[in-house]
Amino acid sequence: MTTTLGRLEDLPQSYRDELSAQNLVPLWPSLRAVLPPGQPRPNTRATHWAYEGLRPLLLRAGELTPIEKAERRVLVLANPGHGLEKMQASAAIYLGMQLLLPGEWAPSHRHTPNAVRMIVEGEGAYTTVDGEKCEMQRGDLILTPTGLWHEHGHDGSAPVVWLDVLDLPLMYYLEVSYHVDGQRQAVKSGTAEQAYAIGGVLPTPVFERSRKAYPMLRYPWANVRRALEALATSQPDTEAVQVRYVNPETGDDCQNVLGYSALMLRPGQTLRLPVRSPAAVFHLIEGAAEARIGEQAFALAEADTCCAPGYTAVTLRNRSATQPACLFIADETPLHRKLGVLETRG
Ligand code: GTQ
Repeated sequence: MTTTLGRLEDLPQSYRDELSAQNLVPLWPSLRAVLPPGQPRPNTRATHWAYEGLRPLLLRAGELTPIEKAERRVLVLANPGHGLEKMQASAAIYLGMQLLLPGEWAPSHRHTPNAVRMIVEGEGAYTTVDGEKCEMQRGDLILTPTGLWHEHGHDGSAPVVWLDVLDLPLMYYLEVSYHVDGQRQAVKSGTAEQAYAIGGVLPTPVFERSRKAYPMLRYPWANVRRALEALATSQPDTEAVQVRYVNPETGDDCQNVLGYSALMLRPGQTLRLPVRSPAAVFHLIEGAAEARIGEQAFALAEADTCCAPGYTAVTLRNRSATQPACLFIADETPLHRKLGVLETRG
């Protein structure tokens, strides 16, 4: 039953002052705000960041601020619904576009928030994570899980740009966010992505070593795109050509808080996504698409990014009748599942 509850103004000022003096607050004037009827009222707004507009400002940051003065040269994709200064895309998701120029080095550190990078543009950069040197090529996904040392370098000749996705807003809210500076890492030989490149079989050492929590750190786009193509060709009836980035040893989500997937829209395809509780981010790796989020529609060009609040209808459409469109999706599903609040509403 939704009755009209008493307001703060209905209480005598002297009584309100006495409450404040003892750090007390009446619940009923705020009860509907913290527990709205039927469904949440997200602060997260459907927001679109066009790469065409962002790119020149990021390159200008390269002229204005040397890497030594930035440590990480990033423009944050901030959601106005949360207030730009909060640097949030959604309740749990932070997005940043990072620029590294030829010869630059972003020094080693580790932090509690989990991060991933989706490479947007440029050749010759790498990130070393936990001693593993991960090459950065367009469309690659590279994990920087909580607590692992990471640093970025660039041996190429043109600017490199990538999209950072972190669970920083959640970690900050939980008051567990901090970083530690480190030394340049020694690089180990071999990369896990080669060891896990073929699906259906796993490396099996005779002498079982303790399993790493994050066995694979780089998911090359060439492999992921091949998986999407194979799915599209071999499963012509599937409504969604989508693959999830997982821990290859367990099949679980590759990180604890945010979930990552790649989705291919067939030429001309329109895909209505189920209405779900987690907020989501859509980043166009290739092609031309439209994202309809609630009442708003955004035309996505390559390297554009948009976000959708939870509990909102999202429809994705390929704007090309001849070419596929490929999207990278980040969402809060693992977090909602662990919290027991994951919901689908048809
Ligand atoms: O590259 O380590 O966008 O520490 C924000 C914080 C990137 C990074 C961000 C970071 C990094």
